[in-house]
Amino acid sequence: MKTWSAPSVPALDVVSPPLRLRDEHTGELREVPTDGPVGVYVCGITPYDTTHLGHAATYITFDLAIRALRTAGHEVTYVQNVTDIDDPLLERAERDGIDWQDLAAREIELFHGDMVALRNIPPQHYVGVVETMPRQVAVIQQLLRDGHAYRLPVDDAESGVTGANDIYLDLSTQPSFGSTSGWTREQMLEVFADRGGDPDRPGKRDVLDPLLWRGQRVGEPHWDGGELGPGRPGWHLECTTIALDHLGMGFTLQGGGTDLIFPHHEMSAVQAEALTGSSPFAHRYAHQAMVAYDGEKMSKSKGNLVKVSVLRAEGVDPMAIRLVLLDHHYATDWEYSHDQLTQAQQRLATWRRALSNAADADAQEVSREVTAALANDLDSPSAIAAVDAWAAKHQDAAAGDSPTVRAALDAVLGLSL
Ligand code: 5CA
Ligand code: ZN
Repeated sequence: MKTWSAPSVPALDVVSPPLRLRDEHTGELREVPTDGPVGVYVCGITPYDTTHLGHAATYITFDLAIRALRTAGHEVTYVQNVTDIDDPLLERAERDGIDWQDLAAREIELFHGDMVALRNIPPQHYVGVVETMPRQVAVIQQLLRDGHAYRLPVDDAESGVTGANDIYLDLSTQPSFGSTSGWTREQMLEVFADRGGDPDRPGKRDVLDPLLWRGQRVGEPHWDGGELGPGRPGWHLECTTIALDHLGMGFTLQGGGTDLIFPHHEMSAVQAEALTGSSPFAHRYAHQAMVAYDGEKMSKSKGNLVKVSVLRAEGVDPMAIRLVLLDHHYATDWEYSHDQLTQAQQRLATWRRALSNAADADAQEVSREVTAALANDLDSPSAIAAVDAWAAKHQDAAAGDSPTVRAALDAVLGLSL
């Protein structure tokens, strides 16, 4: 699928220290492994109700990680999917009386416009699930052949078609299940149904077994599954297949929001392990904490959304939106309020004054501070504090422009001022 256009990223004199991220199990800061090829997979949007500030926070966080890895001298292969077929997308299309493909196309377009405005670096491989159907089918066939999956025929009367099967991964063949999230079975059962799981499907060997293939139901889009029967893939498998096809087993970093820790990232990993007989799927995981609004997680299902495109249409500077998001560390939940945008606009005005007046005074120091903050668990709030201190010192200098500081803010923080 066509990706969005890339922002220019200035070259820097400063080399970043190695990127360290907190280990989600121990809290300890650990270097991201960069001895082999560096591959990053970030879970992309389900294209409806995009891009709200929660989505934007997630994609900016991984944009910072990619910039930090590049500034440390690494080439990064960045992969992002689009979940362009899924139950909630179909439900929204039905509700709004619009074709699901038109809805997806419209929202993907909107998302691209927002990513360009926010200056996020595009992935090299931007992959829609719909364009990968033969690969999804082949992967499920292999899991069945290897005895890791089982079929549950769908009742013809219920589905309205003949020969449809739901297919599940048999978790009992995967002793590593649970190790990616570190969650207990009790924690898993608590959220599974709310996060797209189907614990009540009769016939499942384990209520948590993830759906690999949903047999066709009448009126639903479906693809030829060969010996699987007609249907479409399960959500977790889609990301397993796309990540393996473009990065292979043992890639560097898997990203998304904390709402994906379980089941999505746990199941994606365990499926890959079943398929390849090796581990790990990803060496490291990082998750963007949840952005709230009106007292609750910002989410499409609740409708408490602040959309980037709406703010842009109101004339808000996209760099102010980016600065609001950068002012919160990725691992801390936070709630958006409009005064944060006002504050970011004031901050940008101060920074712009200093950039025009400081004539690059202390440029190396501030560039190094910003770069070091980002290498330290993507600590963007500390980077902002360093720029604040620099700007306070130099805004009244009247000595001319500061191209070196401008370049550092652009390359490391994605802020073109
Ligand atoms: N298509 C799947 C991933 S394969 C999906 O979760 N799509 S999404 O459109 O619902 O979310 C896109 C990304 O934004 C995901 O990484 C999700 O974890 C993240 N996200 C969703 N809501 C929030 C929020 N309120 N705060 C922070 N991140 C969020
Ligand atoms: Zn995903």
